[in-house]
Amino acid sequence: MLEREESEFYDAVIVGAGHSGLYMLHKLRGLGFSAIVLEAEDDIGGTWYRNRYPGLRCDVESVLYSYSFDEDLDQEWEWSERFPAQPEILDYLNHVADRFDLRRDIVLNSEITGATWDDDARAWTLRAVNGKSYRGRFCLMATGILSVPSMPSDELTGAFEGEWYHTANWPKDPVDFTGKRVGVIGTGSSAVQVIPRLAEQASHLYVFQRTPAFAIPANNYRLDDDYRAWWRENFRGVREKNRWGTIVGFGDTRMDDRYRVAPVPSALDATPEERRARYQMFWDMGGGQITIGYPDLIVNEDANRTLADFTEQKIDEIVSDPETADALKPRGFPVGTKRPCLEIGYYEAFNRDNVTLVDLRRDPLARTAEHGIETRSGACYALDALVFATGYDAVTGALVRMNIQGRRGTELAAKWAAGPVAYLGLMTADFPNLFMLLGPTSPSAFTNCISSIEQHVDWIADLLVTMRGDKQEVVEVTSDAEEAWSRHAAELVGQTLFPKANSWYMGDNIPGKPRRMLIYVGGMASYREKCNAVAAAGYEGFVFSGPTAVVSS
Ligand code: NA7
Repeated sequence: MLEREESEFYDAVIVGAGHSGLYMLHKLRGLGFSAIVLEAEDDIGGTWYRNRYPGLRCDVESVLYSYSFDEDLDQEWEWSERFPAQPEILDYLNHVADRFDLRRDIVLNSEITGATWDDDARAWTLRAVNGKSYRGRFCLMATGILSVPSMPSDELTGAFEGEWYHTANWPKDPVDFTGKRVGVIGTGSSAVQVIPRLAEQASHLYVFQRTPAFAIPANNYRLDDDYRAWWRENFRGVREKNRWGTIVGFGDTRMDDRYRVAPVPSALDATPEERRARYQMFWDMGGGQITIGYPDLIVNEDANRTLADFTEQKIDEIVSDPETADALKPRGFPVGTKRPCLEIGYYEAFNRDNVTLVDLRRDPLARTAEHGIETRSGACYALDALVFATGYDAVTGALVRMNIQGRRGTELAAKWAAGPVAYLGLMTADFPNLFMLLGPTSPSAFTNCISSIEQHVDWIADLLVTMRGDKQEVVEVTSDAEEAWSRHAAELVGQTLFPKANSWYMGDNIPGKPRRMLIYVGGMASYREKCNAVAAAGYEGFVFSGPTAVVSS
């Protein structure tokens, strides 16, 4: 493990050695900046190291869920499946770390417990859990949007005498559930992935569902030589199109515009037959694209209903027991306003004799007892093991827990008590020289995160190079700029159906978390253009100062 002198001063201190932190380090190094990465875990990989539950895979296609900054890397790494499983993503990240010799500047086992800005020194000091501290001119938070699990309350675990796990905090050694009675709490993406795998092992699996998922077949497949040859020929164009020509920065890579672009602006303009054919095309293709199959699905409730109807029919076709099928139908929120889940054998799992769906909407959870779960009706489900697939404190979770203090001791957690504000999702006022990769109100989870990470890293790096050229040492954003950005982001959200669902996108899943859309809904291409326009206008909304500038209080 890397040991560093605490007296060393870096141009940049980066927190997190996942996709964001690794590329940030590589980029800054290449530009001649000194940088160090501090990582809480005992290895690199970030979210893809920490998360390792059975069945875990990414819902973005592997060839796109990978860096594009180096064409040789793009060409030499061969993905084995359309949607990459967690071990392969982690292998890829380790390959990247080795290939670019990144490990020599990564300090592991260094969870950050505090970060403080010093106006006089124009520097950040970061304190790690092991008592060490690190200083640098810039602080780059590469802490991930899904890195802090939403752990169950003591009420849910306290009395239980069996083993229990959280999907986002899975043991390193595989867990064997063979012959055990297992309960899964939650039916979001993690649950949808883990349930079919647990069903294969458990003697009986009880799925405790509060809100049914909207799950679409992944249609995962192995990538063969033909596919790879196609990728080698087309990767530049595909990547460019995904950067600039799509809302989300991903899609079926081989889908051409005849299918990608909706034939009519509204689902309601299509005949029922046309709609069904289009939904069926996306359903067969697999992947989350179905939710943008017509441009108005996410803004018009009637249009959205047509997709919900299609999904309900599909569930009826797959799930044999009508009562179970009915309970599994997503209701109470427009489809796509909670993250659509990609499934492999999810609905089929409920046709197994050893799987029971417990509908908590009809019979809410009462308590976890010593040997299982009791519902309000008095039903008792005896369990040997419990799996909580209860999600994350997303986007802001890691940032507000880190005790970050900006100018005049301003605490980030206090500043964001009513919800996060951040100009372009990159910086927040009173926190000079602190950048957030995939920060709140940037497109993050509504895009292919790797494309968004590259865009953030490249944009920030350009800014730092400009500052170096201009001999400026401090950059910060104005309150006016961040408020205007927040207003703009909120206005866009107001035009959508997202506020109609209780979701982690809106912060609803964490008790006490303010309700605010955490992600920019304006789309990847438009966000890119806005960031570039800001830079072209001399970094409008940002204020710079040099070594001798006096900062007003
Ligand atoms: P999610 O999508 O936040 O799902 C969490 C699930 O856990 C969801 O079904 C919740 O139901 C359920 N939940 C949470 N707390 C409880 C309690 N106390 N009782 C019953 N059910 C509960 O997290 P995931 O990990 O599945 O996915 C997160 C993202 O990771 C995903 O969107 C992808 O981007 C990758 P609720 O909906 O709140 O009623």
